[in-house]
Amino acid sequence: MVEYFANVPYIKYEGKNSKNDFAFKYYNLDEVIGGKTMREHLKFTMSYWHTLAANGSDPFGVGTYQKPWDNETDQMKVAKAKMEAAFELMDKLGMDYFAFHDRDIAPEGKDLAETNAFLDEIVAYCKELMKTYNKKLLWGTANAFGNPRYVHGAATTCNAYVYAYAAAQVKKAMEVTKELGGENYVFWGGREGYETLLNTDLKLEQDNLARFLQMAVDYAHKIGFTGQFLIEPKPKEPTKHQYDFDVATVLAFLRNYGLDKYFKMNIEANHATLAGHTFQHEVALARINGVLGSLDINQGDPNLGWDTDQFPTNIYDATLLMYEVLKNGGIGQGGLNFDAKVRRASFEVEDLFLGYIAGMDTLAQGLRIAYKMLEEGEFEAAVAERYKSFTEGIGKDILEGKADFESLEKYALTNSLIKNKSGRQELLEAKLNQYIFNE
Ligand code: XLS
Ligand code: CA
Ligand code: CA
Repeated sequence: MVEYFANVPYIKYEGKNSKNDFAFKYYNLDEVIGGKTMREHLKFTMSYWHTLAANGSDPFGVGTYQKPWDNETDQMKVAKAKMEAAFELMDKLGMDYFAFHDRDIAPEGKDLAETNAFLDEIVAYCKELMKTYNKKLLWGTANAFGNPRYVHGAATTCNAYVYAYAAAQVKKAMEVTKELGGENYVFWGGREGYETLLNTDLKLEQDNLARFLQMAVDYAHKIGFTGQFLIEPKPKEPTKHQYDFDVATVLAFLRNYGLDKYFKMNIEANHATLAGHTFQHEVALARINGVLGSLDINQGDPNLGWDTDQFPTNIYDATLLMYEVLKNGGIGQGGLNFDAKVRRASFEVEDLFLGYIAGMDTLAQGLRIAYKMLEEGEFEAAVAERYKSFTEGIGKDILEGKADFESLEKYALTNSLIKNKSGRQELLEAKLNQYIFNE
């Protein structure tokens, strides 16, 4: 097999004083934290689309990335070379998982039958390489947004023929995900949204999306696919109004159509910030509702209003994310997928590794800090103290369902001396800094 990253060594942990760019400073995969290794906690995943398929193009210019696996005209040869490069990269980074869209791994043919045949051939090769390298598929998904046929959407298109095509594509993507032992299947509504209500039947589109998801659930049962189904919220881009805006919107949608028992969420950092939330907010909301499924870890740029998908290097956000994950008891069947790409000007193949190392180190250190925070319990104690009034007297009655408007009025009329206490936000933020600085 060709070595695509010949200049890059196997990346090892060298500790925080290392000056070696091609070494981990914080991610020590076998280090045990709270009874689990870092490797088990973090389930790092390579995103096939950003790492192998993307080329660095933007609306103003063509691709810039060096892609030594992409120098053939035969697209199937390219697909195989790309897959070999993918496994070499995962292996050198010590990453156990990958995730893909159907069209990332195999090209489209002249019709659906040929496209499916291409996919089958590549999936067979993928299975072989998974065995050789001992790698696992975190999730599969269908790219039902890139091809011009999806210009009006896939499961929310105005065109019933396109709807049928999208169903056939998702059916096949589920089959190949099952074939490769995928632990999850993701639905990201790429073009499921709209631009103007002047041409949109909002109710029909949402009903059709629910019907589509129900058909997917039924088919999974039929073929015995036991992976977790995940919906990935995003508020905008490519459409102005994406139906799966954020965790709260998706939850309401699922409950409305009786689909909530079948789906959890795949939450992405950059999508959270585009929706005007923090990543921590979205993850916490999913956690308390029992729908935290998996994570797409990256970061946006606060000065740019679009989905920049950068490698996560912000330790503050990483710490607060891992704090939620630990409070959830881990990420379960999900994982931490780097839905991240290097900048257009970081076009050398080595940059791919440097991006992953930066992200893996940041999350690893975030995990360490968050674990310490939970172990010492200062923040949990502060929260408990803040809500103490609900542990006794009238507060306890409220929580136990023993109060009603009349009893509360009676209480308020006789206890009008209300005293509030400071929320101590600045103190808590300073304490958080202390954890970060000291680790
Ligand atoms: C795009 C999404 C996409 C999903 C998978 O913004 O992040 O990559 O994760 O379709
Ligand atoms: Ca994503
Ligand atoms: Ca994104």
